[in-house]
Amino acid sequence: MNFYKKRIPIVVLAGHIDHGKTTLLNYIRKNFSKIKEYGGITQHINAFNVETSFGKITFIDTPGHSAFDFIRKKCIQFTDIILLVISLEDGIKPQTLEVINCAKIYKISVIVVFTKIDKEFNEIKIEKLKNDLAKFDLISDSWGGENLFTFVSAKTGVGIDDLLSKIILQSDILELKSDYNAKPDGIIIDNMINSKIGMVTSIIILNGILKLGDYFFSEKAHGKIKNIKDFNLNIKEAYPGMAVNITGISGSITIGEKFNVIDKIKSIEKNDTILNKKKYSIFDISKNMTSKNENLKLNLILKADLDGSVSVIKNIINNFSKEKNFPINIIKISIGDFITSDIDLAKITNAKLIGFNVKINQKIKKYSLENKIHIINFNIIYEFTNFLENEFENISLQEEEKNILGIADVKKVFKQDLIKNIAGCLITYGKIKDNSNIKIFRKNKLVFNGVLESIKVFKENKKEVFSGTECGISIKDYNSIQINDKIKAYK
Ligand SMILES: Nc1nc2c(ncn2[C@@H]2O[C@H](COP(=O)(O)OP(=O)(O)OP(=O)(O)O)[C@@H](O)[C@H]2O)c(=O)[nH]1
Ligand SMILES: [Mg+2]
Repeated sequence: MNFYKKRIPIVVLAGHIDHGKTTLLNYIRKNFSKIKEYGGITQHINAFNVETSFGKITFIDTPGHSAFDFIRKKCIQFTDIILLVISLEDGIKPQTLEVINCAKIYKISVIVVFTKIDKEFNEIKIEKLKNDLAKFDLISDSWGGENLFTFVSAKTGVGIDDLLSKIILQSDILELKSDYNAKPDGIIIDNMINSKIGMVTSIIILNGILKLGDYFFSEKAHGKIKNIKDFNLNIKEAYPGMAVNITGISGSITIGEKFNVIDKIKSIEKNDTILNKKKYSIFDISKNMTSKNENLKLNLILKADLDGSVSVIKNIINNFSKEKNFPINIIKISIGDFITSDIDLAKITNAKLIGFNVKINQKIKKYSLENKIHIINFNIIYEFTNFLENEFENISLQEEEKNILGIADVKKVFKQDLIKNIAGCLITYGKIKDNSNIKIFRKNKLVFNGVLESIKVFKENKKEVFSGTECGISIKDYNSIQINDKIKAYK
């Protein structure tokens, strides 16, 4: 028999980077330890049950960095209320707009939260912001609209009680109800591997009461629930709307994936073959991307702290690879710390080993040194993006060097006429041909990419000039050549 009853609201904090989402949540959770973050930026989804003086609320903190748009969108979809956090200092920014857009697509109600009011409180600016938000159909209730607007400071606490009461008011309006008698179901938020207790899965319950020993089942993960934790506290049951961490599950997940509690372990076993096949599958994002040169590609083996990080990293690699037409092969990507077989695999496949927020123990350090495999470990997502940029640049440069026909060092600069400059050069490597594609480097930095116009030896035009010869070079559409520049000509 169905038994529908009011449930705890699921509220997501979303908005542009650094607008104050985590600080606000830390203030609301003031009795708990603060959320620790590398580089002061949020890099995964965090969910907390909070007992406020107005009632229970489940809060989800999301990253504001643009690299996390994929998981932000997945996360917003299953929430009841979005707290659109906008810093009064900065106003509306790209990720603010992204969240507004997301709210519209998934029809989620929005409470606008202006933060950092201790720093700046300017009535004219606020009126302008309200006007701008109205253009996106976010209209303050004080203007007769449907959206609640609040003003808070996470430093002084001003406005936070008002915000909490408005969340409860909004959830009453939404009449949030769940079936408490149903077989539990809900949403998976993330997975991490704890070296002592195995996989820890964060979930939010939507229906039913989740109990120890329940059989958990999702598309790629399953198991019997061994442990339920509300933050650090062991509990035996979890209710609709609550965010909890469970253990006993194995497999991998995607953020926002649904789970169900099922009757018997038998039905899990039936699906076991499918589950096992999906685990650790080797895939290749750039399968369809043909590289003329086999060397112009990057092989990677990646380990990350969370399944959420895995999807963000895959997304970054996919976009980077497409944008630069640069094939990147993901030999393996999974959560957890490095194991010796990762190093063996790197050796066989000539791959780079990349860790994101994982630990590298002494045994692995030693084994990687013995095998001359360097492990690169990142804590902040933009360090990984920089790594890809650098790899791309290095590999492209190496490729380019192979195609060099000749190099000329600029020794003097002459005036051919009133306008055109001629570079008096010595060919130091190979040969340089008339009409060659050239690049000009100044202190190893590329300053011009173009075509050689003419090459002369003693005022006589030449088709090609060889190493050891002095010559005069003029470059098409370039007149800023300087002494000590290097002109590289390509095949
Ligand atoms: N003065 C003042 N500073 C604030 C307030 N809220 C946040 N800050 C500061 O703003 C900076 C960013 O705050 P976070 O809470 O990390 O911002 P965030 O939105 O969680 O950032 P991401 O998760 O990386 O998107 C920190 O230096 C905070 O101390 C506030 O109400 N007043
Ligand atoms: Mg944050």
